[in-house]
Amino acid sequence: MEQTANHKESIYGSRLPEMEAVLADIQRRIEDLRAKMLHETGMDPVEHCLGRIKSEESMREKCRRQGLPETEESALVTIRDAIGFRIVCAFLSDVYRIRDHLARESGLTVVSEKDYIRSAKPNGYRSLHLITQAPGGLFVEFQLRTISMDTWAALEHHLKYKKTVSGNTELIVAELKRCAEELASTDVSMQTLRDMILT
Ligand code: 0O2
Repeated sequence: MEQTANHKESIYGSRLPEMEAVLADIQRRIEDLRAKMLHETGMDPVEHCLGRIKSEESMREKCRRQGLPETEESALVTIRDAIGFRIVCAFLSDVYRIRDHLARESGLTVVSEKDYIRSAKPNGYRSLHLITQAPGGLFVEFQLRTISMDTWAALEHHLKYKKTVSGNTELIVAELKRCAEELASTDVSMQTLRDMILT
């Protein structure tokens, strides 16, 4: 008989309430940070922010994809994005300002950082990834990006799950990369405009 996911069988074991508390705590800290920055500069640096606990099915699928056993250890220690935030900013400089604030947050320790903005992935993906550890040991991933980067990632994600029947894979891959580069160049232009307006 097919098993249905229930609380007892969760890949997160008994740690789901603790994960929810960490998610809510960080959500609050991000809201406080936005309010503080808005007060100081007159501008909210965050366009939107999404926090989530990776669903049971997505986490099990990620374990399988990475050849890991579907265990609590894999989900919470080996894979470190069970708790994740995507913070989307208008401007490039805001991405790094938010990054610096997060790194200074008491209790959050940055354990790894991957800057796919300065060094984009070969397919054109851009984002700043921070893995942090919260008190209690749970890992929390932050993906920081601009609106343009977010648009590209959303469209690329969408296309990835569409079957290619046209045989144009190479062209599609090259076009996606070209679009990513055009958007990255727009981000730099928008940042320059903003700097000109603000000085
Ligand atoms: P989901 O469903 O979006 O959560 P690692 O390779 O693990 O050492 P990295 O590169 O930070 O370090 O991790 P990974 O697992 O490659 O990517 C982490 C997340 O970044 C992914 O989570 C995606 O959300 C996003 N991401 C990474 N690469 C791409 C990409 O090429 N396109 C898009 N659209 N998103 C990407 P999940 O769990 O794969 O997916």
